[in-house]
This record gives sequence, structure tokens and C-alpha cells, in this order.
Amino acid sequence: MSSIRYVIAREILDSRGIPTIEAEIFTNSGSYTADVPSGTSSGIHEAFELRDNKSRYSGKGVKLAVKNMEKISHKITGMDVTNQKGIDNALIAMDGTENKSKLGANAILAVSLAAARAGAAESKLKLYEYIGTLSGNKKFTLPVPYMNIINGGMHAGSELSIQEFLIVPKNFQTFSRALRAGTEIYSDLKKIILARYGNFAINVGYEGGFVPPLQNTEEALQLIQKAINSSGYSGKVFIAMDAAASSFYHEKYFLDRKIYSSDQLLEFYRKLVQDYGIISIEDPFDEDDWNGFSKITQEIPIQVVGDDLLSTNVKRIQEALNKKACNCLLLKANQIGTLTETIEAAKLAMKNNWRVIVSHRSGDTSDSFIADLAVGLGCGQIKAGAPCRGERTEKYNQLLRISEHIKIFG
Ligand code: 2PG
Ligand code: MG
Repeated sequence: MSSIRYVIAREILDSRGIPTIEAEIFTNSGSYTADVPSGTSSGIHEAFELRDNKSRYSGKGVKLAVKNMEKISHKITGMDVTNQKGIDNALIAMDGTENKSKLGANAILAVSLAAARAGAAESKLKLYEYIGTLSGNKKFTLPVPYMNIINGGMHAGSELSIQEFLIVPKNFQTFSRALRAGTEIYSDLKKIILARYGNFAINVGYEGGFVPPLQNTEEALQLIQKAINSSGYSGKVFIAMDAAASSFYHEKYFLDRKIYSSDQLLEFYRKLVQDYGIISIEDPFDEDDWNGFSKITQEIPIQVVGDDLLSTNVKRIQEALNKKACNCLLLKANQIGTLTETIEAAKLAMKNNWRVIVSHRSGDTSDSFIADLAVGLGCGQIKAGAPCRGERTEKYNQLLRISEHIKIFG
């Protein structure tokens, strides 16, 4: 058995130039790090992200969370590094709050993920194999990528209200072939945007998708449809959206400079699904508009994904199951704060025949943990941005490595 010798943490930068936390765990066999990502359109039901709120980094520093690592280190030193549940439960108990506001979910998650890396090494397993043992999954499948190729909402400085326009290369034999299709469409889209809107329009947003000067949702969908057709992938690659509707909800929905009630927004989505063959919509309604979610799930036969709505929280997932409010969980470890609780959330969803998409955050780092998480859980879907920007491509590149490993070693 290899036990934890000590833990340290440091303030590093995420892909937006905003501080985040990295933990490093030392065991008898080496040291293992993990970085925590951070959202821009974060939900109100997410676990607490501890920030300093002092003058440095406009209040966004994480020195308090880093400082808390001293206490955490003290608490978990000596624990068996392969006892992921024990470590996570000790962190939860030490914090003692419902939303991890005492130590900070960012501090807690950094240790939890670094412990998993250390545990995998100690068990002589790849990270995804180790996550398989933690979750009870033995079937390692490569996920279908959800690639966000036009950015809007809070991830871009454009007029578009919808946050993400994604392509889903789902009918391919291998992950690398799906990745190639998505990337070829991305590059065709670039040419189309360049020809129509000029040089400035091919700048990218937080998740690597383009930010052309579009006025409304349909313009974005038409551009993507054109790119799918011109690259020869129609019928094999489909369109999905993350509306992130909480970000344009203020008692009514303010979308593309028009005002919608919840029912009117439902009709808007119904038409888009018909006209553009959209297969999946994430957060179509505000995070507390249970009624809107229930209606779309029961009336429109698509994948309805709960992100802000569920916040990777088993209580909210259970409520959504009772209300039939969606049929897919967006899984983000930093919404809940430990790997164990993340796995529990995924298992509850899968047990009830929901699908799961493992997800990055708009503020991310080159840490590719979510690639291993998606394969380890065998959940079949991942959302990691466009095939552009190092922090996004690193997740896809790690999936390429994993697929080779599975091919060779089974
Ligand atoms: C989302 C995420 C990731 P953010 O809404 O799904 O794409 O965005 O990290 O800003 O919450
Ligand atoms: Mg979302």
C-alpha cells in the first residue's frame, strides 16, 4: 500500500487567463497533479468555487483555496491512496457544508482528482482503467465527441444568445475517424465564414468555436449545415446546441433580441429540430424552469441534456427523474466537487437509462482528466470544445492515445 505523504497546491492560470488551482499529491512512489476547470456560465446550484475577492487578479485569485490545502494535507496524510472513496468522504466531512463552501469545491476537487491519478499509478492501471474499477465499469468505449464550432452567449462577444452550436460525428467506427470528420467540418466552416464575413470573423471564442457576426440562431445553424454538406458528411454528422438558457432568462427569455415565454421558446425549439435535424439540446430552459424541461422532454423526441439544471448533483438528478425533466446528464466534476460524487451522479443517470455527456468547462487547462473519465465510465459521449486551442485538443488527443492503448492491450 502506498500512502499519501503530503499534498500541496498552487495557483495556476486557466485558458481565459483566470486563476485556478492545481493540487499535487506526494506518495512513496512519486507525485501526481490535477487541475480544476472553471465555468463562465456557471449554474446557481453548483458547488462553491472559492475565490479571494481581493484586489489581485480582479478578485479571482485562489490563494484562500491554496491555503486550505495545508489543512487538507494534514487530514489525509497517511491515507491509502487507492482508497478514493475514503479520501473523498474525509474531504466532504472536513468541509461539512452542503455546497463545499468552507474549503472550496475547487480545493477539494483538485485533491480528489490528483488522488485518482496517484491511485491509478499505485494500482498499475491507466487512469481510465482505474476509473473503471471505481465505477464498476468494465466496458471501455470511446465517446462520441460533441464539438462546439460556433460560440455564442457568454463565451463570445457576439449577438448570438445561444451559447454553443455543436457537431456530433456519431456514425463512425472509430474515435479517430469521428474526430477527423468533425475537424474537417470545422475547417470547411472556417472557409465558408472567411468567404462570407472576412478575416476578423474567424477569431474564436472560449471553446475554440468561431464567433462570426451573426444576428440569430438560424444563421448559425445554416452555416453549420452548409459545412456538413460541403465536406460530404451529411447523414453521418448531426447538429446539437447548448442554449445555456439561464444566461438569457430574466422572468422571460430574451433570445436574439426577441422575448419568449417558456411555451413560445418550446415552439421555437420544435421548429429548429424539424428544420435542422437537431439531435440534442442542452439547458433549453432556465435552471429552475422544471416545467419547460419536462415539456420538451416529453414532447420533442431528442436528447435533452441537463447541465445547470442538474449541476451533477444526485438530488437534482433524482428530482429530474421524478419530473421526467430530461434524459441526459451533463457531467462536470467541478459542479459537485469530488470524483466519488461525480461517479455516483453518472451511475444514477445510467441506471435510469439516461445518457451521460462528460464535459469540459469554458475555463479549462491542458489537464485531460475528462478524457479518461469518459472512457472509464463507458458513458459514450464527451463535450470538449472545437478541435482548436490547446486545452481543448488535449482532451481529444488523450482520447486518441487511449484508443491506441485499448486496441493494443484490450
Ligand atoms: C456549459 C459549459 C461548457 P461553462 O455550459 O456546458 O461548455 O460552459 O463552463 O461556461 O459553464
Ligand atoms: Mg451547458
